[in-house]
Amino acid sequence: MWAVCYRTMVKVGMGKPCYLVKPVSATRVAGRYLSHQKSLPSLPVPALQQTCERYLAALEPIVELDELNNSKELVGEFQKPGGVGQRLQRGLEKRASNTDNWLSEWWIQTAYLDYRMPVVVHSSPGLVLPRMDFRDKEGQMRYAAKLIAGVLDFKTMIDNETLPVEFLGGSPLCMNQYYEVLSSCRIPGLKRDSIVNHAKSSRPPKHITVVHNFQFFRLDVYGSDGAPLTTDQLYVQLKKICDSSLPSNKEPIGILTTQHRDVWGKAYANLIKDKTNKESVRAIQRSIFTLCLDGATPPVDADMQPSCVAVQMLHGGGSQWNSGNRWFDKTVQFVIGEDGSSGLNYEHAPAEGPPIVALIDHVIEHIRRKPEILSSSPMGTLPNPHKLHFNINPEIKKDIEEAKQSMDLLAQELDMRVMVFNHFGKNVPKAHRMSPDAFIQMALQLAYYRMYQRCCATYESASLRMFRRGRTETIRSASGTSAAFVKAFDDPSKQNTEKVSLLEKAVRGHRSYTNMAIKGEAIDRHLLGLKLQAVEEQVSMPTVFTDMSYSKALHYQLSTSQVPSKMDCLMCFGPVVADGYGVCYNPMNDHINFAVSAFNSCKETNASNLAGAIKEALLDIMALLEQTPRAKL
Ligand code: COA
Ligand code: HC5
Repeated sequence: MWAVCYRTMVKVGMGKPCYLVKPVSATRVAGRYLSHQKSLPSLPVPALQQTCERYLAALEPIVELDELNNSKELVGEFQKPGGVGQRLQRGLEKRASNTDNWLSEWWIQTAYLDYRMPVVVHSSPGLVLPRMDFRDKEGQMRYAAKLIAGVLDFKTMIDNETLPVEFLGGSPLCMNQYYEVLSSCRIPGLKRDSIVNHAKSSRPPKHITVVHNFQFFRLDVYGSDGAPLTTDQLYVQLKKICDSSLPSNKEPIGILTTQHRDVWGKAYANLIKDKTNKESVRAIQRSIFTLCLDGATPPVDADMQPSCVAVQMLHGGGSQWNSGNRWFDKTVQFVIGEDGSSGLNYEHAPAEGPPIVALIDHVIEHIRRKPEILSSSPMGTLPNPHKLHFNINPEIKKDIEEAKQSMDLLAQELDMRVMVFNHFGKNVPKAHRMSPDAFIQMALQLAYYRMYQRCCATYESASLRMFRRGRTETIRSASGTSAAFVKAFDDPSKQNTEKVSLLEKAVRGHRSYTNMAIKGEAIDRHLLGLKLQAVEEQVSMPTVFTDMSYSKALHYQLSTSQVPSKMDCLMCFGPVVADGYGVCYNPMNDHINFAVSAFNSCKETNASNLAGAIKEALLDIMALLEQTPRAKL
């Protein structure tokens, strides 16, 4: 078997981490995974002039005319021969020729590890699985055992490097992220965080962490023969854990991980001064993943039940519910309630959603494929799960109290609305020969425009995984063509045929921006690269980056992402600005799952209202298409 341990993360210079390919034994170098990785192209650096032109076009629908004119001047200065833009471009091209991916380390650092807001709501997404039919503790434990077995089955494919390579638009994708999600953890720092990945250590971990009633356990999930425990064995072990962790007035130590990162970084340094605490924390960090066996959730009306489950996956409902039943730094935490609900929360720095979703699709298939066999044969004795102890001194107690308070404020702040749009799915746009994703994005643009009578900077995630170690690029969904479409839609002076033709243009425009983004030819990561290159070269910050238009362009009042899955899952995340929305959607063939989030303290936003407006927009666009005869292509 090829070992997965193929590289080490090292820090170079002033905390600028980079991955170095470590000379390892010959058996490792020849791995099938590595040869696939090597065959992938490197992320290109787009041409400076192309990015400048596209940037100005992207500003048009979202800034005032005088701001646009000013930006045109600044951009002209920036890109002219001998201008600072050209110098930075050369620097960036040099960086690209010397690294595996000129962007990926910068991206992990700036988008995640240097970002100091709590990972909860502000960075870590949630995922909800289809509801299962168990309704009690017994069912919870049995389902948990099956879920663990399913994850271990997936892990075997990672360990053996037998994961099928994924494709997007006919191109093979980088598979690196699959090797980053298990046995890894984020570590809080005083000013910046880091990530550890124990899958690559010489003795990779064989245990998971289970948390129940705020109490943590280390559970070995491989037997002495090295084989994964069976579902029956896992169930027995989980029962031992539940029986030995009845509700108590123990401190919910996990709540510390919900804090602002600087605050948690300081508390962490203090927490691990104690040897027992350090060992317990290390066991969590080293574990393959965390399993949260949750307690009750707040009572809500039936129509809010799906939103309540999404909230459990996103933040756990607050300190009096399940927020302390987590370790939010852990890359993957599976969450199982007592009422048939389940899902996960994941720390975003090591990977994007799709590898996590592929894992979940596999787990659900595994659970469905393998009906429960309750063996009556003796199973042999297994070592007891190991309880992880924490010594709580007054200072740690104070940190926990503060974390509870800020988590509860954050829980009150989050406005989450889940909507299953069940009138149609990908089928309708496909029948109208339109890209379903572009169609949904145009409905989002229309919904927002109807609520606010203006367009806003809109982010949609595009995958850069066609390139080695690629992460994401931004699709700017608010464009000249989308603005023309939304402005015309409710205008009674416009004919339906004109509206349809504007929709078609906008959809085609969106699809072509998407193609540009996934090929590494869009503008946002390039502009970020030029900006970070200026920091690197210590040149004074070019005015294009201090310009009002640039801040407006990055103030994403709509932050959106399509995350498809084979199973009927729902994914969710928080807004990225105080007066904005997070919209995650999963288009199935005949329906679309949406999770819309906003912040309650912003009087202008309301998740239910936007969800309602999205539904109206989708229905109205479909009605328009059905009422309007279209010219044959
Ligand atoms: N007529 C008919 N069918 C069409 C069509 C048209 N004009 N255009 C597209 N389709 C079909 C496609 O062939 C595809 O078919 P499939 O369902 O059989 O696969 C389907 O419609 C979906 O295509 P489309 O809606 O255009 O979107 P996409 O699947 O290409 O996805 C992105 C677009 C941007 C979401 C994708 O490129 C991407 O980058 N995904 C990753 C996003 C990500 O990483 N998110 C998480 C970040 S953590
Ligand atoms: C389980 C689904 C997770 C989706 C998370 C996602 O889309 O994250 C985006 C990542 C990126 O780099 O585009 C960020 N976003 C949530 C702010 C859209």
